[in-house]
Amino acid sequence: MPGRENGGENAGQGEVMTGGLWDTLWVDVNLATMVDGGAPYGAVRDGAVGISAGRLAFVGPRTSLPGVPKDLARDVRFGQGRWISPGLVDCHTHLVYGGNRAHEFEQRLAGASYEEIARAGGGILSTVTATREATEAQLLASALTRLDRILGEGVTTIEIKSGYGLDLPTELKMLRVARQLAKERPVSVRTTLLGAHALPPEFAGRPDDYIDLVCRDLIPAAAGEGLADAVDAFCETIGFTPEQTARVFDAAAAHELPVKLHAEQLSDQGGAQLAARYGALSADHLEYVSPEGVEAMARSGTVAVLLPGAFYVLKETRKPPIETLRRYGVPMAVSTDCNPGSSPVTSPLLMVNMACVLFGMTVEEALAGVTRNAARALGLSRSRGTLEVDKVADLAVWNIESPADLAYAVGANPLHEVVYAGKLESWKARKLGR
Ligand code: DI6
Ligand code: FE
Repeated sequence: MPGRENGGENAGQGEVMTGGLWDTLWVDVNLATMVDGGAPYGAVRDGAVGISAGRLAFVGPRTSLPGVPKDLARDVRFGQGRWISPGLVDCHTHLVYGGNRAHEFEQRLAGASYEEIARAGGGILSTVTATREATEAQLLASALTRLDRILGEGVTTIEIKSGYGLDLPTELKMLRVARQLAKERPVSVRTTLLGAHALPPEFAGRPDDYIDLVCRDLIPAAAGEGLADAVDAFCETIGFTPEQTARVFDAAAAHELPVKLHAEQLSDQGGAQLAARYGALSADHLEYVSPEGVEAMARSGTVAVLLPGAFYVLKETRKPPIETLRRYGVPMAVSTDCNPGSSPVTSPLLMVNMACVLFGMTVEEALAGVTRNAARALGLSRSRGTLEVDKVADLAVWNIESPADLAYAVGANPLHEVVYAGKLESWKARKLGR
């Protein structure tokens, strides 16, 4: 598949890069490398991390270092027993949008359902109106506020979807803002065109005509301008049918863009099987996925992206079938789904907690969900998601005693600092500033 990467293809640990001293060496740290198959969390106690030219040059026990620290790096940092994990990856967000839907939250508390609000013209469509009206500068400013909260919890890579424009100019505007965010902050952004998110009012009663627009105009334009790294759709009774979704996926394939899918969030549409058939990077939500859907995902290597924020906010009772996903060996990711309707969430750590408490994932699974498997859901396993030699040096440094602390303490933010592409970022200053 275009844009796909295979997981687990890295060189051995502990190699010294040629060309002299490393830029930085971290010692007096514990590592949650999140490498699969060894110790829980891929943990290395009393570890060391060497960084050279923005990449990881050494990851392993301090005792395996090929010399004394001061002879190995220009800058030696002592972590005082802190833990280092891969920078977190938030692999499913709708971060860029206009307006505010707090009133819908009140309506739902008073008994209205998400579907009822959507069918009455609220929901996604109310955000579409506000997003069409917003300038690029306004969208950027509001997205930056949310982005800073997410980055303040150790995220170094984020996926951002369009889908609140539903016309050519606004979808491209959203994607441009998403790209701009990567220039404003130390974060890697992967953009996803979600043109088939909802039916815009001007196409009421003509969903197939709108899908024509998505396939003939939106996807070619976004691909042509290099604004989209993937294509997504909402396959649902209040979204698009599997047939319409398949047309979107065909158009994506014609432009060599990998696909993802909002699948079986509110009902079983066979979306997981469809996504698998197209070799999708991920199928997301999955509360109503069938065993056949899970099996298809296992065969295609499609990641299950689980979104406990939407489950919680919509007071869903049907959980994604974690045990079945586990049994079939489907990689599970966890994400905020940050959006103004079903998941106004900017805390990936809270999602880790909820993935454990509400969905029954283990802490190790939930942390793999915001690191290794989230990177895979974005086609980035070769460069991100674990601490392994040659990967990008995106690190989160935590004030914790064990990795389980990241899931356990509700509302705490034990982030100490972040290294982005080898460079130390001062998050404390930013946290004080908000
Ligand atoms: N499912 C979701 O959870 C978001 N989009 C989707 O297809 C919600 C979008 C919204 O309510 O604004
Ligand atoms: Fe979503």
